[in-house]
Amino acid sequence: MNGHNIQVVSKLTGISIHTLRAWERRYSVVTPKRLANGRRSFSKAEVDKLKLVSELTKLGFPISEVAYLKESELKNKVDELNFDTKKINAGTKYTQEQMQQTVGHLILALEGYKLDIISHELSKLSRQTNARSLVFDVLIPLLKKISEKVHLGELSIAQEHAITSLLRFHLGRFIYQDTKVNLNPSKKIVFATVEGDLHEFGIILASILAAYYNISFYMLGPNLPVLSLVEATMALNADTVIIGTTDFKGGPTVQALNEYFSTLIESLPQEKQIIIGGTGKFDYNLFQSTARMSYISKLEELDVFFRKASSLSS
Ligand code: B12
Repeated sequence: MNGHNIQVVSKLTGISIHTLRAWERRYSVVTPKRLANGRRSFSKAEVDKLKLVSELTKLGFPISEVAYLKESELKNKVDELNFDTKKINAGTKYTQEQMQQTVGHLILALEGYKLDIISHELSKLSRQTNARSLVFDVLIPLLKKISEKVHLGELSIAQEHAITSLLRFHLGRFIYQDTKVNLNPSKKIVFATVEGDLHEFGIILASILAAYYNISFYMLGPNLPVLSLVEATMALNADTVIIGTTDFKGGPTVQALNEYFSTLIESLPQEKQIIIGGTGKFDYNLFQSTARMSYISKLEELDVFFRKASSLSS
């Protein structure tokens, strides 16, 4: 069969012609044949690969991370991420569109310092959406929007701190009161961020996901010295430690994180699993041979990990 030209491939995959050229040039995602007139001719296998790559980039994976994967690896990743949406959305009374609108309303309310409206809306959201939709459809987009606006100077430091406090309050209540208490005790997680890092939303959102999958957890909060983390893990008899990290100027250095994780590995018994999340920079090679330590940078990947570990996956 003849190959497809770039216009047809753009239509079939939903990827713009400009992006198709850039992906070929920079990442060799595909290397279509050239016809005598110099035009590209894409094979069916190349179109299939592009569809998978496009799907993964829409799910938040950077192109640099997926471009070099084989088609079978891409397919596995997509299959892992695309699961029963009915099950996933159960308990959510908002449509996707309504959740998007709500994020917009929350931002408008914040711009107008209408903190009581924000509080009311967050409280309603935490009752009327399931934990997973709350994380992926509301909180991540909301926090992203807030970050952008703070960066552009469209929200003040006071507004940023106000929404941070409201979110902490409502999410804390959501984690400790509203989620079911019959969590599965076969897996017990402790969440913390490393010493020196106050950015705790990553682990808060991660713990909401754990609750969604009925996994037991304890939230130890941000800025935890390593030996306190060891002590708490032992006292709570947790089997997994999940640590949030953030890369910021003046934050924990590569060396400080290396030391933190090395101490954790030395101090915790062999059977305890250690998962590091977020953007903190450390020397991953140092820990590569440590099978019980893994790096899961994104909440989407943690979601897959929890799903596999929980009863919902069966
Ligand atoms: C809220 C916030 C704060 C709050 C934190 C409140 C709290 N209780 O958490 C406060 C006001 C305390 C704060 C303080 C500071 N902050 Co601040 N903060 C932010 C802000 C606006 C949002 C961060 C956030 O919570 N995002 C929501 C989370 C869910 O998203 P995320 O961080 O992007 O994480 C994603 C992934 O990394 C991953 N992830 C994250 N954690 C985890 C954990 C696990 C287990 C997993 C699997 C995944 C995962 O999932 C997330 C979603 O995809 C960002 C802006 C930004 N652009 O990020 C700045 C930002 C991170 N802060 C910044 C700075 C500089 C600081 C301060 C140094 C400011 C200062 N001068 O005091 C201090 C440092 C304090 C400290 N020692 O930690 C900078 C860092 C820039 C840099 N690279 O140097 C940013 C980027 C703002 C900016 N553009 O300047 N901050």
